[in-house]
Amino acid sequence: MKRVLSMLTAAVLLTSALRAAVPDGGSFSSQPGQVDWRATALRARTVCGDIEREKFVATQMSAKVVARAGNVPEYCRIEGFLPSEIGFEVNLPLAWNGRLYMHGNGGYSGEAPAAPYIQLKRDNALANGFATAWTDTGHRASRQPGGTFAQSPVALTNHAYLAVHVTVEFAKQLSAAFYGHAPHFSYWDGCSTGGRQGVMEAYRFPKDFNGILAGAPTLDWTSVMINGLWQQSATKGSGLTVEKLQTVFKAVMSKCDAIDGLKDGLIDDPRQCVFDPHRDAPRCAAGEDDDTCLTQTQADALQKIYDGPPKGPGMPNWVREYPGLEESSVLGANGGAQWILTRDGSPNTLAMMADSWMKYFSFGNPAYDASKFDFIRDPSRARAADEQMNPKPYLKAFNDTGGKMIMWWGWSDAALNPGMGIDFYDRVVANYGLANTQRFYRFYLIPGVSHCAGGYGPCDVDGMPALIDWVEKGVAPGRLGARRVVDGKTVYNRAYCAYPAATRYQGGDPEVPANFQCAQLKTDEGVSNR
Ligand SMILES: [Ca+2]
Repeated sequence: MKRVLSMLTAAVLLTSALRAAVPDGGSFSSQPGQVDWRATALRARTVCGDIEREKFVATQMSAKVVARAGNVPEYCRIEGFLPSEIGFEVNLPLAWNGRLYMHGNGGYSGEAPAAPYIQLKRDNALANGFATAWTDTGHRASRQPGGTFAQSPVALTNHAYLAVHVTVEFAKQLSAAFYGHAPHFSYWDGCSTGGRQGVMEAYRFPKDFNGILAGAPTLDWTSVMINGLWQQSATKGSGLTVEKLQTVFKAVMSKCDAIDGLKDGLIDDPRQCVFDPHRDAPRCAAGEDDDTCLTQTQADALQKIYDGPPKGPGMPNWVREYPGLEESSVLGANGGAQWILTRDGSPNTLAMMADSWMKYFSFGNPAYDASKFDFIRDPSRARAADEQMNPKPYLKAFNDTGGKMIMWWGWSDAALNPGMGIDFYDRVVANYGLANTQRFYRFYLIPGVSHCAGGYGPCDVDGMPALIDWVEKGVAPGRLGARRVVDGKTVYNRAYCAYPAATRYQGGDPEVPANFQCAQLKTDEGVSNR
């Protein structure tokens, strides 16, 4: 009985970890772009229920009209399953702006379509006139929690890349049947797992989307999972608490806020912040151990988090954390996810997910004990799923079809280190050169933003408007707008230069865009035909 209970507890915890790892619905931002996508000039030519009789390739399908509610217009909701076991939802507004919007998953995916953050994304897009599509990626977490589904090769392939592809193809067919023509433009919007899905589409199925918005993509799950285990092991028994991390955050800010030239509570590039927990955080006096200081042991633990696991075989150099994310581990952002530390000392969110990853993705052994993970020997052995799960930096075909991709990342993301994005982008640039890459793929790093959403910085990011302008007007994004909005009021505005350029403050009013400039860095142009 005790074992059953502990398994149930583990299942519940994993499910909450999944929920914790998903983004909110901020991608449309509060600022419109140049394209007015709210113009819904197109009308349905078919009765919603009639779609149900055209079975297409779906193994199960229902189609029902959903009445207008608030700012969400009347639409036809089509849901069912595609071979095999790929749950989908396609929503077609009766008055349509001619565009398809597909949104991504979180964590191990397998969400129910009724999950609030999925509805939020869907409703937001419908309110803007888009048809929407979504897939559970081929399994349901309610029946197969965490990574258990990866025991099935079919389910693993569906989740890794296939489900999104077959769902978007099907959504285009449904649009053609319902409106009399396929979407003029198709867009992807996802963060975390959803970001990975977007980059994967650009790599594997370059014709699926005209525009891809990829927030904080999990480009290398195995490394992220190892880092979760590392942080758990580094902090265990150290007495480091979330309150102490808040103290550390204040010390980081007082040391590094001004290094970008503007004391505004943001560190524009935390890589420039040299912070030594032993020297720069308040040290507890002998025999003292309260929230306002670190003991030697706690400073050691924190240093291990900044350093990341040992960089032996199979461990990329980017796996570490940058100062300035301490606040994001304790804010309760991301649906209460507890990155780095938990209040009760139980495994943190990533470590909990890593337990499942190691069992079902890495070692194919449900009895595997992740607490025994060897940080020197095991990283290169844990990569059984990398080939399927990790997108590769070959995006020539996506560029050739005219596709555009914006990737963005919060510098205070305590779940997924933005270094993972820098590493990937650098590899793409090594293949195609910076100028060629920036013609179709740009990367933005936003300070003070936590994992996909939330944080203490400008979390309202102009992802979709910038992407749509780029795809439909050919207006490449320069600096990407982002703002701090509290209770519906804008506190301040920022705009960030595309990586690898730095956004440099020139003095004067930070609300005036001209008071910032992009400092371009020279990068060798590479050549690749892949
Ligand atoms: Ca600053």
